[in-house]
Amino acid sequence: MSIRRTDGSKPTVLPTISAEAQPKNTAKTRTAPNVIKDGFGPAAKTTDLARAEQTLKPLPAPVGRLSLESKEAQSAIQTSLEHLTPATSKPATQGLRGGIQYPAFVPKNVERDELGMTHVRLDRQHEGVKVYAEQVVSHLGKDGKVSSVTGDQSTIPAGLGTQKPQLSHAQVLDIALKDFAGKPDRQPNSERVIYKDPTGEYRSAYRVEVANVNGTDNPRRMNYLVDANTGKIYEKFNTIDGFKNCPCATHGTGDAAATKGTKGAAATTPPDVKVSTSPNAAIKDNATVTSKVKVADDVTVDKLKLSLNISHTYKGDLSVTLTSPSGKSAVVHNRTGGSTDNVKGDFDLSAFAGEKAKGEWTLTVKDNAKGDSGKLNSWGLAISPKATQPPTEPPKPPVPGGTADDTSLYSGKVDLKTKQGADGTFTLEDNTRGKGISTYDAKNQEEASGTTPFKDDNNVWGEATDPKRNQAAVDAHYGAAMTYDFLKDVLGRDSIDGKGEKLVNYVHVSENYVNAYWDGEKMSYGDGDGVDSGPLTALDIAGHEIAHGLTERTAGLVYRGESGGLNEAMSDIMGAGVEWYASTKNSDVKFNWTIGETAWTPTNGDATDGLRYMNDPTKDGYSIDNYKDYPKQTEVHGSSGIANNAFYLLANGGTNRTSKLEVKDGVGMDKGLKIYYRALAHYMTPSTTFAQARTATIQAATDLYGADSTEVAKVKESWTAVGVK
Ligand code: ASN
Ligand code: CA
Ligand code: ZN
Repeated sequence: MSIRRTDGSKPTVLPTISAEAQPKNTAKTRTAPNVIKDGFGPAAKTTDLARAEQTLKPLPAPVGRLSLESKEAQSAIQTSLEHLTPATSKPATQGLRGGIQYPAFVPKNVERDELGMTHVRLDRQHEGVKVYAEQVVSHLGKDGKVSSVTGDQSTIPAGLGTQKPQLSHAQVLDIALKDFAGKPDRQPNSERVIYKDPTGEYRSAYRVEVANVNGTDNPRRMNYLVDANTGKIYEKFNTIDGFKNCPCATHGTGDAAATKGTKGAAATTPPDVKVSTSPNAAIKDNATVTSKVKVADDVTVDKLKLSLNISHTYKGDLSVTLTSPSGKSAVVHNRTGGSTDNVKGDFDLSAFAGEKAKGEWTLTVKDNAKGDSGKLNSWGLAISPKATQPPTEPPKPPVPGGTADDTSLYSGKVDLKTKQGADGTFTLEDNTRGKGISTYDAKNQEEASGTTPFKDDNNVWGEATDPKRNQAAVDAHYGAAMTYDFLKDVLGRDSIDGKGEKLVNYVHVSENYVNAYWDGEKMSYGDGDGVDSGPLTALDIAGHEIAHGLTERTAGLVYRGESGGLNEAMSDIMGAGVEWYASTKNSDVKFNWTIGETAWTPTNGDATDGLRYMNDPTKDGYSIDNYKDYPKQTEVHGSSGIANNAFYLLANGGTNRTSKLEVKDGVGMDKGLKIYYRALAHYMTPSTTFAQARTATIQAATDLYGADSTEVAKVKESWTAVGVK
């Protein structure tokens, strides 16, 4: 069983005792049987490296993520552990298992910030078992002393870690796979955890991750929390969900009877979609029979024909209803009397024009009287789709006096960094930023893999004569470059991991796919369907997706519940930050508080509509803008409106629509972004709630601008305005 760190980094067994600790004690520490991977388990021995470094002259402390083995990191970890579990407290009893002492914390990362503070992020461990989603971050001041601690420190009942689970990894994996109902395309992994269930009780559990990601219309990275004894699934969530009003929200997995149309980027009328099924289901007296077919094609219905084949002894008895994936119903036949035996034939149903075809269609046959019987033999749909429009307008004219000579879809003229190969052609490899940025063609494949390059022979990208496929790639490459520069210039961070992590983009993922996502390693961008969206490579969408990587590498906000809403908000906030940053460099980029407006609904004549509105979240008819409505909308893209609006009020000033509370004069984008980023990187943990996000941003603003600053006051006002007290 492979155990993978949730941040995707390689498992490291870390010394939890620094060079300053007494080697005598550590040498005595017994090694546990079945050493738990992922850095969890008993205290490890001091490394030779840490000892060797002790003798080296201290260098000026670097800013950013420190190597965990470095002397600075080890010393900060040791100071933190001593603070958290002083010798007089009882970590030994909590951590003892079979005479082995298990530390209550496992160091995850150490970051030094520009104020000279050091932040040590530690995963909680209980009796040698990882505590799911619970972390503690200790904050060391310039003097090297712990100034504060944030995170989860509630008491966990003794025995939960030491009890042997009744179920094995293999057994819970089976439970998860059964629920997953599909073939994973990555090695599923599971880890033993202590888990706080939705009622607040700690349980012995497993976290199982099962994924099928690459290029499918419904990429899933499912997390399951399963009771280690009973097999009960407490919760499951997908960390790659679609955009909330994406027409592919009703994700079909395809249907054998569906005829798949050929899809292209040009303006075309896709061929008719035909699906059928032969349930041969008995229609009993006064009973209802339902039958479903799936449509895999992401098209909009123009015309729809229903073919019915029902045998029945008494026609006046039956009512027949067809229901679309979105829930729209049309009555096809309703007890029309007479005594004809059967309901056979075709019905043209205009009621479904404009409906999204994709998803599950349901036929409901209801028998309304006694004394007869029948059979739903078969039925089918023939859907003529609406014509799709080409997704984008021609490129904008060049910026006068600009040096940028590459033409993007959404950001006008840009300057791409590329690489020239041995054959003289250029590819989208940027070696000037961190460990690089690469943009590859996913070839509309199910597998976003390989390194198929986009090529250009004169290094002037996006020319009218260039391949159409290269257009969206220009935007993705530019989006990652601007996100990298934004992180560096505005937030002082070297890529998402703070160590220059390479950014990898795949463009043309799947077919007509209205989504983009971070999968834990890379970005995948769909082409859109040309109606709901063009290619999903808008600057703020690229920033949004890459920010999911930033969140995963830092706070690790779990993608469900309140932490999930915060995770989504952080992506929108950083996405807006990228758009804002780029607008200061490129006059063709217009900053606003709408997410994805350049890519969204390219043909509806409204260039201002988008996925979400940070200045007025409820405008989309889905999101909420105030915590008082949280119970009504807990889906992560909908609840993100709470923190999105708080950020807007902080940075810009304004009024929350729901509370009517006004924040006068915002602190501006630069300060707002620095505050939220600092909270994300150093003061939030995987389980952070909205109320804790308020505290985290207040703390961040206090560090940056002082406790009595206007900035701190505005942070408080803005959260109060969105109902977070
Ligand atoms: N585009 C969606 C988002 O970033 C997909 C996902 O990753 N949840 O929110
Ligand atoms: Ca060219
Ligand atoms: Zn997102």
